[in-house]
Amino acid sequence: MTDCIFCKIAQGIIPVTFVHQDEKVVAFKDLNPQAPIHVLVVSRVHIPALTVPEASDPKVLGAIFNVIRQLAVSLRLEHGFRVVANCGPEGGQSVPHLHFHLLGGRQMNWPPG
Ligand code: DGP
Repeated sequence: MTDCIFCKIAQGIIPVTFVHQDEKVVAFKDLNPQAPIHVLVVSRVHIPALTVPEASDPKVLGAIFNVIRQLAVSLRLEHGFRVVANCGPEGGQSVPHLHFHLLGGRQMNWPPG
């Protein structure tokens, strides 16, 4: 999608620090980190949110969660981490392209804000 920030990042048009790239998924450091490690794990295909039917594609979700699992190891998050998907306006989603936040490197609290 031409106007989507994350599509532009996945295509290399907007520069970011990638920590993973494959044919289905890219992962890069969040611009506004909320933890010592804060990575966004993003589908290459443009899916606006978890709420749309395309987001149930097991190939896409499986690829994303496999990358999350790999990153948890490579980023040495063996003591724990948090995976967050903000969804829709009340969920705090600001970029309408399917993505998961991988946060770690500090104690996480509950409830979240
Ligand atoms: P969310 O609010 O859940 O939709 O998360 C969107 C995240 O995307 C937010 O934490 C900030 C991040 N972000 C937005 N624009 C850019 C960008 O141009 N570069 C990077 N690295 N992150 C971005």
